[in-house]
Amino acid sequence: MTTAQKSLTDRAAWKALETHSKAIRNLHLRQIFVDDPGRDERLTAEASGLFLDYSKNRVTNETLSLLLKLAEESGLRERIDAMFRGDKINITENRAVLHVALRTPKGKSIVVDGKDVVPDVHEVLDRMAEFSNKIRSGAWTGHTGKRIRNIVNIGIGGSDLGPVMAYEALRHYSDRNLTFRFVSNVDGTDFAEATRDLDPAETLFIVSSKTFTTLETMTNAQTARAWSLKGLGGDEKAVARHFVAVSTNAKEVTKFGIDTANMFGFWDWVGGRYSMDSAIGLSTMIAVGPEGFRAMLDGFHQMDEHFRATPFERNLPVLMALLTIWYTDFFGSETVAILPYDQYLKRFPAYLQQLTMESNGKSIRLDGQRVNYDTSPVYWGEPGTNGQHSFYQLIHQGTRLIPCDLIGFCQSLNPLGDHHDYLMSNVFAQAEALAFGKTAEQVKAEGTADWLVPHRTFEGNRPSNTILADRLTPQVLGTLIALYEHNVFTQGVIWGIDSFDQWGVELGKVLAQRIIPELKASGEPELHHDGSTNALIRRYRQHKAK
Ligand code: G6Q
Repeated sequence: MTTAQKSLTDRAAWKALETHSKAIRNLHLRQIFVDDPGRDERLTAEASGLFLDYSKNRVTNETLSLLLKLAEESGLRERIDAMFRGDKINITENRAVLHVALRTPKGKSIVVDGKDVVPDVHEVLDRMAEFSNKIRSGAWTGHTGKRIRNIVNIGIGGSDLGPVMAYEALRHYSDRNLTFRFVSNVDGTDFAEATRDLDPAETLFIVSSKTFTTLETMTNAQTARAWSLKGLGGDEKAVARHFVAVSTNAKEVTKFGIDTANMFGFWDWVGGRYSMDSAIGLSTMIAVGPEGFRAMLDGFHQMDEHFRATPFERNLPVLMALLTIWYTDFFGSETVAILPYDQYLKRFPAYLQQLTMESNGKSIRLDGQRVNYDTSPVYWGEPGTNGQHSFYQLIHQGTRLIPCDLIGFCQSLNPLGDHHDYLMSNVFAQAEALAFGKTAEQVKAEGTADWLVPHRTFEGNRPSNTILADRLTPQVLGTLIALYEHNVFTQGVIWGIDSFDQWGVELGKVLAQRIIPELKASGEPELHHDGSTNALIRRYRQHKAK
């Protein structure tokens, strides 16, 4: 048995980390900084415009070298190569995992099942660019000859969160003559509110669904079709001018009535939550233009290359993943807070929730055995400074250890007065307060009454990463997303799980399909669920008609 095949908790580095974690559990960051004055410079790393300061983590040189050893013993190098090579590393679905191919430049090659996929990627990108330019220039008109002014993306999960996040993140670069809306929830309110002020003659729907069978998306797409036709006089031909599809399923797209000439494809080796840089990003490309989209792809690619080729001790995604494993598995930490200090990144934490938790929210290893360690923490967050006036209290003085990623930019895209200095002062102040706190002696020295001292004391020793970039550009956004994609990949490799399936979402879907006819039945249906579910269904049926 090679070390890579050894169960995680049996690896030498894991055992050493267990012993070491006991020794440094009570070591305070104040002391760590005193003992290691050079760490502020040493524990930093830089890649394609992103600067990571990870010095405010509860790690010493020994911790880092053991964590790096754990990465080696877990076979990370081989797994990275296997992913980039197009091996079918998503074993439960027997699929390659090749989102990196989506941003591979023309001329390079990645072969899957004997076929180079890079030319296909660029063929779709070129078609997307042509279509985006037509919408942006007004050359593509609606059924009545009016110019398209509203783009509504219909999709859910991986076919929604990326497009929404990217649109918000890159709004500064977007064509302000166009309105973008995103409909995901099967709750009719989502569609109704997204379209209530739109003119069907000026509205284009992008139906984004890898499978083109997802209940939520298909329901919203049918509603959109009816809304469009009603507003356009009922002529079925209108569909061709107001609907395009992004999918891997040409048959279902045709069945829906969308001409496959207006379909933008992708492939089964692109996972939903890794698809925002595929044709699923069509709304993003229409918003920022093909050049902006290509700049974003370039940012992704730069981080891919950094991840693939940089030694682990300077590799940003690897370092961040190892730190998450350190806190999750050796400190019992249960969450990671994502705190972007940029209003444009307001949907970034929501996007990362899917990327991280759908990928690594697993308890079965690749070999079918249950894990005997914790896997993905809960990722959550809000943009700073808003979070500071709500939940930061718990991070500073609560009983839980919550590692934080603070993300900031040196230049504002909207430089108004002193706003940006005020914003960034908070990034630095929060990381400082979290790490070093305020001792009882310091509080006392300020003349605080004795009884109040414990309440006003900050323990500190709360770890954080600070990620800085010069400016939020399409390229930097791509780099930032790829940073977290590869961070998640590294975590998954070490935990020995399949980060690319999502069987956990299936059961609820199947049960909902069973319940739908029970809710719709005109006569009283026979119910065979548990007592609670039966009673809830009956209550809903009694009250729904009121
Ligand atoms: C992501 C998941 C999931 C998926 C949605 C939408 O990795 O697979 O969130 O993206 O269920 O699926 P469709 O694109 O097939 O509609």
